Order: sequence, then C-alpha cells, then structure tokens
Amino acid sequence: MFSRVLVANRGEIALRIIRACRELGIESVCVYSEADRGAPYLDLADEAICIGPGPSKESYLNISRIIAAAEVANVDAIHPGYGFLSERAEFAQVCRDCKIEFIGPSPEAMAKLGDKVACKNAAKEAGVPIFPGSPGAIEDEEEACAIAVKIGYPVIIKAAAGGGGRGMRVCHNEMALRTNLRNASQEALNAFGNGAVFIEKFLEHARHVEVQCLGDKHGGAIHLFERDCSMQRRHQKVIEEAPGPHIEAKKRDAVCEAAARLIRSANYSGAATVEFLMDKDQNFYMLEVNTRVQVEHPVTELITGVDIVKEMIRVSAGEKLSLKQADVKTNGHAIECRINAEDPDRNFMPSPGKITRYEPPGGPGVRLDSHVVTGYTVPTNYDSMIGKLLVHAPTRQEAITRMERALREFKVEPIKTTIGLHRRLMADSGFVQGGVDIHYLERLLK
Ligand code: MV4
Repeated sequence: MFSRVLVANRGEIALRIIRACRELGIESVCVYSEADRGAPYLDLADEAICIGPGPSKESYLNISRIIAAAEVANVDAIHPGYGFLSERAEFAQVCRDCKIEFIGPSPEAMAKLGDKVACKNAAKEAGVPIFPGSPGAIEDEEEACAIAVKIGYPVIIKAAAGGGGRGMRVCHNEMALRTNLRNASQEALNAFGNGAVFIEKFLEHARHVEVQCLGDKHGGAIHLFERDCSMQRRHQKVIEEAPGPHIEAKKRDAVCEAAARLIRSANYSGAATVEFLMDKDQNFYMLEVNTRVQVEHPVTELITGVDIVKEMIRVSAGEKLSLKQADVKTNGHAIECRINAEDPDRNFMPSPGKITRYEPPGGPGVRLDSHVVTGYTVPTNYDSMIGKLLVHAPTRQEAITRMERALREFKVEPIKTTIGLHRRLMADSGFVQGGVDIHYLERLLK
C-alpha cells in the first residue's frame, strides 16, 4: 500500500480524499492555490503545498507544478479528484513517466473511453447498446446526410473529444445538418484540439441514468448499481439519487451488467461511470464514460456501503477489489442536493464571499460533504459548489422527507445558495412522483 498520496484538487473532494487516506493509514499531502491558502480542510492533511496563483491554469491545471509538488513531497501516488486534470490522459502518462502512481485508469484506458467515437466502438464490441449513427468520425457531408436519412431525423452532432454537452447540435433536417457540420468541426478543433465529430439519432425525452463501476488491475470489474441524475440545468446536475426511481428490476440488471461488461472489456482499473439515456420504455443507450470519481459518488456509497475513494486507492496500489459482484447489495434510497453559492433568482449568478453564519444539518441518515466552516470565504476563481447534502432512508418518500428536514436546518448566510431551490424541489409534484426527464428542471425554472 502507499505511504503518501498527493491530493491534486481542492474543496470538498480534496477533503473527501484526505479523509479516505487517513482511514487507510496513508499520509496525505494536499496542494493549494493562493486563493485557497488558509482553507481549513488543508489542516486535515499531513502537509499542504502551495502550487501557484488562484487561476486554475497556474495551479490546479498546471501539470509541472503538481509534479514538482509530488516530487518535493516524495509521494507514491496522486489522486486527481474530479475536474481539473482528472481526465487528462497526458497527465496520467506524465505520472507514469515520473514513476508516480496515478489513482485512476491507465492513460490508454482513459484515452480509449474518453474519446466518444472510440468509446462507442468499444461499447458496440462489448454488446452495450448505443444510439444508431455514423460508424466513426464524419469524413464528408454527403456521407453524413446519407446516414441521417437512414437513421431518421432529428439527429445530433457531437464532438468526439467533447463532454458534458459541449459542442453538441441537434438537427431536424438536412439543411440544418449541412450548416451545423461545417461549424461543428471547426469549433470542436478550437475547443478540444480535436475536430472529429460524429452524428447519432437524437432522443427527445429521456432520463439520465448512470452506472457506477470499479475495476482492478487483475481483470476484476463490478458495478455498484445506478444513479438517476436527470434533474439538471445547463448540463450541471442539481439532484442525484439512487436507485433510479421506477426502473424495473430487469432493466436495472441489464443496464448495470452492460456497464460492467464495458469496463471489464477495456481492462479498466479505478472508478468509472458509464452514462446512459433511458427512454420512456426503459430502453437505454450509452452516452459516454467518465473515467474519474464523480461529484455524486456518495449517493452510491450510501446505498451500497462501499467506500469508492478507498477502493480507488487500493486498486491503484495493486490490490484486488475488496468485493465481488455478488457481494454488492443495495439498501434503501439516497438523495444528494448540490449546494452551490449561486442565486437562483438571478439566473444562478455566482455568489462568492464570506460566510458568517454556517449551521450544518445533522441527525439520522444525513451526510454533508463540505469543506465549509463558519468564517470561510468562497473564492471567485472556481466552480460554485460549496457542498453536497445527502440523505439515506429506507424508502424514497422517507428520503425526501428527511432531505426537506435537513434543508430546513441548513443555514448559510449572507451569501446566496441553492438551498431554497432544493426545498422547493423536494415539494415539487414531478420530483416527488419520480422519473422526471432531463429537460424537466429547465422547464420548471422558466
Ligand atoms: C444526447 C441527447 C439526446 N440524444 N444524445 C448531453 C451531455 C452529453 N453527455 C450527452 N448529452 C445528450 N446526448 C442523443 N443521441 C441528449 C443529451 C442531453 C442530456 C443528456 C444527459 C443529461 C442532460 C442532458 C441535457 C440535454 C441534452
């Protein structure tokens, strides 16, 4: 096992990794930027190293500075968390070249599953359902038009290197397809350094269902069941829950087994999430694979009892997964509300600043993953999530009631937060019924 791990992230996920290291008896060294200097979570690490100014490019995204910190601190491994460098195959490769273990997949597995065209091919090979579409990157416009006629409009153009909805275009007819293709490739090249685009059948009303998977370096791969993340705005998830409401047992088994198959076929080690869209008949189609730990991983931890971050660290050190598929059981229902320093009444404008009143909720079945304390100042440089409030209860209805109660206890002043929006959503008939689609929240907010 490792003796020392570098935490190459900030905020709540840095704290989550520091906690996992402590419980494993591993020393943690956390990097920080000047904007995060003095943040209280840094005191919980064994060491903290400043790696540069506030802007991410000069600190959390700066590979040489992070490697320099790792060398100085003499760590065995680096945990990248989510965002920042977590899905950069180039970074995983630099770690390998420097003989530092990257806590995540190999650069090869990351590159393969991170490229949407390559990932779709791998999925097809593994018998995982995908949307019908172009067999690979679009080479010419006429070819794309022929495929669109074959699969039927509407179609969607996506960038092979895109993610989280960036670089997508829906086309309802041939004229729109021709126009959009011309721009899409150039835009993808500018945004991602890779101009490859592909098309597939566009599904109008769908739910976002994703499957948490884990793999080890001995060919072991399991799933930890699914999460429903349909409640989102502008591709930012707002609420996540597990199990997915109203998913039939047969469909659940099928989607979860498909995801585990894909991960196994890629010889994947570490945590991965396979994303799917699910239609109203519960047919599912793979979208993409996230090759990192995700923000919403605690939802799965609550219903399975598996510590995903500890498993990531153990498998990275060469251990086998601590459990087999048959050992994975779910218990009850979990919901996560993302608490952002944003003003829902002002188009979710960021609301950074000093928090002078902070009263976290507690009591039975409540988990709060947050790095915030009274007196903490939310910096302006980073994303606005200040914590994740989770509840666990025997049933979905009890989980909703518990979340309402926890949100009522939660006081954060004077900055604006999404706590009030979540209280509204816990009482919303669509949410309470369960199974809303991916456009539900944006319709509700109009
Ligand atoms: C789609 C789709 C409909 N049909 N693909 C958005 C993010 C990226 N992961 C894929 N996305 C979508 N791909 C086909 N063939 C609709 C979306 C989509 C979406 C997906 C998941 C969660 C929220 C979404 C919001 C708008 C569009």
